[in-house]
Amino acid sequence: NGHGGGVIWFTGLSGSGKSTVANAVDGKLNAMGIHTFLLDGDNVRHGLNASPEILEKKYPPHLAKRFGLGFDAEDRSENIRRIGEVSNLFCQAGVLVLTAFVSPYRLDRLQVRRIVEGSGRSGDFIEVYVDTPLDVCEQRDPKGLYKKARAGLLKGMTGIDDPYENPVNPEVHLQGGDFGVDQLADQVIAHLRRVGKI
Ligand code: GGZ
Repeated sequence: NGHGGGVIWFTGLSGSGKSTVANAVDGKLNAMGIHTFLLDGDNVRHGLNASPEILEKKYPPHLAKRFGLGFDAEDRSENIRRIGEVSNLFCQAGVLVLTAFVSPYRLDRLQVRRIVEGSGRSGDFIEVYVDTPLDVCEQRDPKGLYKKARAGLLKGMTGIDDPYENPVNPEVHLQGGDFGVDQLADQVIAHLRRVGKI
């Protein structure tokens, strides 16, 4: 169906280009008159999934600690679960959702797929693996996080001392180090056309 909702789930390392490509796809879809919504760290990790430090400004410490999310394995899992549930609601409302989170654990991504594809909605979850080599991500290092991790100043950085479980059968596999943003976005658009999403 060309009118229904869907979840286009970008996954990949920090610096892989997920957010940039998702934004480019978002722009192209909007130019075609398609209603979309983009979720990424910039709007989610400051609001719905804010850190305990952010929440301490508004809540007593015990609640800030309980509701806030960081980057350990449990918090990343809960981050993805909440984003998955929200994405599913938008999808049910007929919106094409684009998400850009590291989402390093296979099980967490599978659980989102199960939620979204529930009862006769297979095809509504589209996993896009932004496969950019670690050394390329590390050279980009837009926030200096890899440098910090290499220096031992940041613990649990994905790709350095925290795992990234690569997708086994993603709907779209992008070679993030080999193409420009516009070309990568066009590869996603081509897939959406192929499966009749747009
Ligand atoms: C990975 C981290 C970490 C650690 C902070 N590991 O390049 P960015 O900066 O803008 O994207 C990364 C973002 C990851 O948040 P997600 O919500 O996408 O992660 S997850 O899906 O795993 O829950 C990076 C920054 O936050 N960041 N610490 N330790 N990325």
